[in-house]
Amino acid sequence: MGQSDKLKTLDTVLNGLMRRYKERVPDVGIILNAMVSKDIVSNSDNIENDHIAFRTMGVPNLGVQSFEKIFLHYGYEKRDHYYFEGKKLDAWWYSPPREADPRIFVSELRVNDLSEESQRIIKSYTNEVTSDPVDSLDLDNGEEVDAFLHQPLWRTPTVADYKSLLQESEYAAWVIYNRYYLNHFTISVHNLPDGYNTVAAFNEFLEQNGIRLNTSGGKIKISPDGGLLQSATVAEMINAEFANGEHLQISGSYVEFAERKVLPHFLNIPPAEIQRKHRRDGFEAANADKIFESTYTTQTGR
Ligand code: OOG
Ligand code: NI
Repeated sequence: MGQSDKLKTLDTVLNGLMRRYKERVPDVGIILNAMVSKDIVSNSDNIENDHIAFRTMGVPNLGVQSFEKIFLHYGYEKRDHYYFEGKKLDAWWYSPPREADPRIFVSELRVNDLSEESQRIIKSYTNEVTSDPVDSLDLDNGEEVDAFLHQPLWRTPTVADYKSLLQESEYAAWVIYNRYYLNHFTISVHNLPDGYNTVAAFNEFLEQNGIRLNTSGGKIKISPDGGLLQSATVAEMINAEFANGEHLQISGSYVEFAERKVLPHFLNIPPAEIQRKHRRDGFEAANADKIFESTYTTQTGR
């Protein structure tokens, strides 16, 4: 399969992710509709998606080494690694094959760093996966990949196991239920009209529309170099069905906002000629550490 067919397949996969994500996260529709009705964008298809994010379990046959094969196949390139000691996570980001495609941020739980009991619970589910499921996918079939990203990888968890994991790792509890559901998409704000093109201004617009923001470390997370500013909503609660028909309100997905400043050595370029490559790229561990908490009960329970 040639690169142009691969990019069409990538479009199918990305569209499938966004479609289901919009259904699960009502804030997405609220924000997109408010942007259109305020004439911030003429059409919600014109919104630039800075990046999307996924969470994984670091166990054999799963984790980043499995998940990344999907997007490497479509021409994404693996970039920097980040380590989150307190949260027991590793993460990497991937740069896209086309300028308009979202970057991808994939994190992985360091399962072997958890207590014996949490490891036992997680592995009782993930041990059902006895070979790398991505290896048996036809990555050139977009519908097949889309279905894979939304299908159960292991049996439906029990409420008791979910609650036990939540005590030690909110991330673990999130993944045991939500698996590869899109964790967030990210609206790029720097190319929006004046009055909306900074995270500070956009946050005000969001709050006027009743959107609740993550306050961990402050509403605006700023990289030490000042070039990457991010904010995020608090995750929406979903009425989740667990094993034995039990139900529980748990964290689903959220929305993020990013402002990437023009790099110092490109400040002489006329604004109309600024492209993605002229702006601060990549991610920032200290920002990410706080953004993860968008799904944590410390934020959703405020
Ligand atoms: C990812 C949190 C980090 C970013 O842009 O730094 C992040 C997550 O919640 O899984 O999205
Ligand atoms: Ni993000």
